[in-house]
Amino acid sequence: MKVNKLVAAVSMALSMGLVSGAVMAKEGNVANVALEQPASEAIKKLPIEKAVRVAPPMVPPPITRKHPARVVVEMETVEKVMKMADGVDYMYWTFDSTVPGTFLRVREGDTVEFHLSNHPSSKMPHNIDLHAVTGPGGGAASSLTAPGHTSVFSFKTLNPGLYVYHCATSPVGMHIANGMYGLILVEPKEGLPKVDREYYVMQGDFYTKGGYGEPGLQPFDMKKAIEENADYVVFNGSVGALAGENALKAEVGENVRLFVGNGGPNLVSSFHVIGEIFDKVYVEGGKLVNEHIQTTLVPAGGATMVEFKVDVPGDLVMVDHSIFRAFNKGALGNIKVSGAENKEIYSGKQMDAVYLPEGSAIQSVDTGAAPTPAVAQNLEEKIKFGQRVYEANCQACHQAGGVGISGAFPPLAASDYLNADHKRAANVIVHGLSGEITVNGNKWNSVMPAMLLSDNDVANVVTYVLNSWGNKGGEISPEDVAAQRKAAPVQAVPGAH
Ligand code: HEC
Ligand SMILES: [Cu+2]
Repeated sequence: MKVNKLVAAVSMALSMGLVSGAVMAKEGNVANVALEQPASEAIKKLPIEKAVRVAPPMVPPPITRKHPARVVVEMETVEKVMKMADGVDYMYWTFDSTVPGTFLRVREGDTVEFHLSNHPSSKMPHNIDLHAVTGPGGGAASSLTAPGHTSVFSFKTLNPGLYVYHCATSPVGMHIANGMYGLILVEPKEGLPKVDREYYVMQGDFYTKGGYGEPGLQPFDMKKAIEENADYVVFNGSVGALAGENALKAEVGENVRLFVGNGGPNLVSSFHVIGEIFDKVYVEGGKLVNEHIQTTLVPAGGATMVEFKVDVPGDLVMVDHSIFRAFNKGALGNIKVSGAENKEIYSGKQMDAVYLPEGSAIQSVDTGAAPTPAVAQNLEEKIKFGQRVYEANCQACHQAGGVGISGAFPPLAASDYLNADHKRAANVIVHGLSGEITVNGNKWNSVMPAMLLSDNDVANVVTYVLNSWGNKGGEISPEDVAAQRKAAPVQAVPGAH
């Protein structure tokens, strides 16, 4: 391995300011960062190491040590507006301010001590589910973190392989759709074969109110996400993230390894590099190696490693070979190969041919009528439907049993604020709420975002909450909700409509 080349790439990334701010700001004595009381005596004996972190498409250098370590990872969830395409912005939810989140590289048998911090400016709680974890939820429950808090948990890397990590806070699909995913490589004890270049490429699908390319700050579209009707399918978070000036680079004769992940949330990737054949594919990121592969499937929530030697110069093009995604939704990236021609392997154009395209027939599809969602017929049904709405949309903040999180999310259980005015609760849900309120004698001054729910769903969830956890009972109708939707917000939410 040309290790110095990798090191040079990493230090280049450093000097370009590509390294995430979180990592830079917290540089310091590793021992100070690690928990003083780890989960066991055995872990206490391990040497402590801080995970090397660089922004995608770079990856940390291969692991050279021959013994297990306690690897301390400090990761930060940040919600921030970034570019989706020229003229199009999007409010991304991220791990370490990049999509995908920074690449984690550890060794089989290591203990990873994971510190997840949720930036104080976040509106949402977040957590992390690493597919490399053996344990409930992949760490999700242990890492649920309110804005302005840090959670710590540890896990042992029992299985080598390339794994996806992602946020698993409900609504899970929404957190993933907003960009909360990345890859963790657990190197086998003996290490991976040496190559000359390694890069990190991760596909994701995005759902926006406006269609592809419609300018402005585009909000997330839940309906399109549920229908799996993506506006954008991209590598590394945005259109062009790996194209043109941002193209990956290699020289003729080099061996290239791509760590390829798919965050989804919905679409399976038919990963292909136009102009190359994968010499090796580590099928689904595991131990099985297949050879001479043209296109490999990367499932949503899955990953693969591909290796190929670049023999001739030119532009290689990475695509999702579900090809409309490549040419019409953004799933295109380049690898620029420089070096000497080899006419024996590839001649270049030897004659001018005529290409006769097939006639393009526009198909029309009979969509039929959309089924109408079930409407609750009585109080009992309302409560039942409302519980589902609560679990999918409210529980992440207000918690199971409506107990809330001290300092972040007020309780809905036995809430005097809620019981005092049922219709105001509907107003809070449709318009959001900010500014100081008092619930059961405690003051809260935070922000609840407006929830994108139908009048029926809001009526059901308020009715469910009113009839749960020591609240005083009661019922509101979809008409009540519609009236609140037209009424002024209880308190203005900055930035809301
Ligand atoms: C992203 C986190 C979040 C989500 C999701 C959320 N809320 Fe809230 N909610 C808050 C915060 C924060 C406040 C307090 C706002 C303030 O301080 O002005 C609040 C306040 C409230 C209140 C008034 C205070 C109280 O304790 O009675 C009600 C009622 C409420 N939420 C209901 C809901 C319901 C029902 C849902 C789901 C449809 C929901 N919330 C989803 C964060 C959230
Ligand atoms: Cu999240």
